[in-house]
Amino acid sequence: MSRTTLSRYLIEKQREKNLLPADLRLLIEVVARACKHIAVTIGKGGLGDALGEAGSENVQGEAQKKLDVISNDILLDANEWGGHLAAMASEEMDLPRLIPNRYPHGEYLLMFDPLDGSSNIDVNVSIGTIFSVLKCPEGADLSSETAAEAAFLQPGTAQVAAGYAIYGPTTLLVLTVGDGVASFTLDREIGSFVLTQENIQIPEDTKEFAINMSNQRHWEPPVQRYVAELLQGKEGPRGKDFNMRWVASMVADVHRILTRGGIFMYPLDAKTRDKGGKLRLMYEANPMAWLVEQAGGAASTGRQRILDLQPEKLHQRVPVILGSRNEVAVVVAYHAS
Ligand code: P6P
Repeated sequence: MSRTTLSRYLIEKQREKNLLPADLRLLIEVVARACKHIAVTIGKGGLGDALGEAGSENVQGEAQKKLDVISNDILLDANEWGGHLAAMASEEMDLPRLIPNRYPHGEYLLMFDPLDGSSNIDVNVSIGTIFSVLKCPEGADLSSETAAEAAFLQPGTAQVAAGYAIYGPTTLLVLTVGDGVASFTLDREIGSFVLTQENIQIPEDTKEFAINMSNQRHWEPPVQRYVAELLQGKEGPRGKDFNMRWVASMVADVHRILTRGGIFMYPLDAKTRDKGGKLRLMYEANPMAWLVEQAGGAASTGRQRILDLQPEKLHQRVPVILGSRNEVAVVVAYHAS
């Protein structure tokens, strides 16, 4: 049976549904190739010299791992010369990166978290790259990196492509261009991403929840109530027992939910309230929210649909409650009552 590579999938999407202008197809293929490069670098582990702290901090004030910086550089170097981008933005960089004048400029904006789950890098737990693509608005001011931030401040509904690579027992690329969610497995022998699942659907109900329970005393009442009911199991109001998972790599937790259902929560809490939440809107919450919705799930802050949020800052944070739609609906209802 002839296998469908990522390139063939993208070309067929273009032919059938005209969803993929040539430059967007090129962008996705370049990002996928960069993710292969990141996978190889991570796979070396202690055999390379890429583990441990970089000795620097990112814009979030978080200590950077060497692999955070290396992954960011891989994505920047791969994307700057192709002529498909107007600018890029990354969790690891305070300001957007403009395309150097020596290269042609394109109409797309690429945002990424180059290596999400950094706390897991040195302990060999699955981590990933998350990316989101927007069109650059006509007439956007790209005269400086500072001025360029405004071009990125579009709601998640404006995304034209989004996805993640997960570096685990296998390396997978999970992608949507607005026509469902497909998953590609990296064939390490020939170096191609091969289509292994398409039209991924999240079960509407679940018995599995993901949250960092150590924050329990800081949660708002609706989340306190929701989780307490899950923990009461079949003797409680939910009438069934639940299971808990928390990888502390959003990519791994979301991938599990796309694969077998579940609800992922990083809600607003007393610790993160002044920052607006823990996870970043532009390159974590928005791409994951679109993937989840494209797979029949839901993604909310608890009070509103994540994809509808009008961003005000490139690195703004947001509460995230996403996954099986019927469970997200319960949490949203508790916030409303
Ligand atoms: P905590 C990783 O640092 C991350 O941004 C997400 O990938 C993950 O879901 C979350 O933070 C883990 O946060 O507070 O449990 O370490």
